[in-house]
Amino acid sequence: MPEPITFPADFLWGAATSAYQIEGAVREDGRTPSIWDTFSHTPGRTAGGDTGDVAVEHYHRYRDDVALMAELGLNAYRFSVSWSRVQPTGRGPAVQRGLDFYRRLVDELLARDIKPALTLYHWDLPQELEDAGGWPARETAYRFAEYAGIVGEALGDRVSSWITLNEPWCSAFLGYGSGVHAPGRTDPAAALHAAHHLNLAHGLGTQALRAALPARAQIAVSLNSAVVRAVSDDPRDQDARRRIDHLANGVFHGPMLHGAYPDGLFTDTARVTDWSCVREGDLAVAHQPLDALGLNYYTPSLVSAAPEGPGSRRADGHGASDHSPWPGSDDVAFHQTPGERTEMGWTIDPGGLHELIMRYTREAPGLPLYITENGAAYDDKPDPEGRVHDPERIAYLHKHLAAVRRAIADGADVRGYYLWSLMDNFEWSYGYGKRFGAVYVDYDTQVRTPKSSAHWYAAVAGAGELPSELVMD
Ligand code: PNW
Repeated sequence: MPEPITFPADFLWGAATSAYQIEGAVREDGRTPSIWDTFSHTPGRTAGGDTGDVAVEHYHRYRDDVALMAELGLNAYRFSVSWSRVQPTGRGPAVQRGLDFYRRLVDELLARDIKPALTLYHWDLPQELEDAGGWPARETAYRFAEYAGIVGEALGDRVSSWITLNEPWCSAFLGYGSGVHAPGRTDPAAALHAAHHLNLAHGLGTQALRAALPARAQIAVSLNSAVVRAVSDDPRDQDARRRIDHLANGVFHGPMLHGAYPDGLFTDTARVTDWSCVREGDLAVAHQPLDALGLNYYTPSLVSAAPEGPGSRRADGHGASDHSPWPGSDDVAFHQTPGERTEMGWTIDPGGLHELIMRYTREAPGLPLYITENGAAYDDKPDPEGRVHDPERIAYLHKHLAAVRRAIADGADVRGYYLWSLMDNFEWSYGYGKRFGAVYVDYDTQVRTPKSSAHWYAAVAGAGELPSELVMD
């Protein structure tokens, strides 16, 4: 039987970005440093010492960037707000100029019929809040709720899709566990406490948004819900799988979707923390009714029990660090999944996306799903005529969109897809070396050139269906 290729008529065809990765203008209009400014300016933290100081100057080029989105036929755009542009100290009254930027951006999008999806927190905690303890400190969750209310009040009249947190797993475990992300701490207990306070922040932030937003607004969270597989059916490998699944998925989905941490998580991590950070009532707060769930997907993980002991977990694809982002899991080994890989070294596995969508269709019945990130990094270069051919990215997008379409045919309620990323940008600790964009950016001139994948995606979005043959370039 041929695969279904036509998407629902109201499907959202979007692209995603985040504030620190694209805006630049880090010292303008009252913005203060976030943990990513501090981290990227610390020698040795990012490839080549790259920082987001200039990034792709989106703060000044947003009008042209929105025009480009319209040219590419996108009907949705996911972006994030820089907390320290809005609340420079992470607390207290808002800076109007900071909010005005996002109001102008949103108005530009609406004028072109592009639906804005606003992420409140994509990893750029105001440095002052990190100095006061950061996510391992409970107070940060209350500060997030205040910030959510401020942005909700300011933009609730024109933004209807809201996302509280982007990939809290990265904030907690790469930020405070392995230290490859800001603030670069390597304390497994702090990482677990950060995870709990991110759950609390999501709940308190959702309550603050509900109070500030009109009833029609949709509130969601974007999780990098991992697909975790075991190398064998051996009970020890299966146990490794279960434990990593809890640390990757259940630690957030449990509280947010079901109001409870997964069974076994506290015992599995008992040597790391006694979880006394969890206070009575916290889980009820984290468990807020949501209107949608955002899934970010790039590649699956493959694990086994580690007979050779600690040290064999290097192949987990989460960056180079002597510290694990998996608290209490030194006896788990990560393996490279077989198959072709992208420039990040991440294996291309569209079946994993189908699996993930079906899992959350079962775990969160009735909750509409959005793929809030999916994409690939390649070593793109303009040809002598200045064109950028990226047939690998077209193939990646085609296969993953086909997986989404298959999941819809299997009963999943997927309402939209945001490709990561609209344009090349600051890829965190990898700096500007890894290009995820559908649009190429020349970092010397800031000139934007749609790659062939951007033209391909525009045609798919325009037709609302995938070409039946994989036509590339
Ligand atoms: C996501 N990992 O990051 C982010 O949401 C984006 O900002 C980022 O640019 C994109 O994916 C590509 O990396 C991730 O180690 C970073 O598992 C690291 C991991 C996952 C996602």
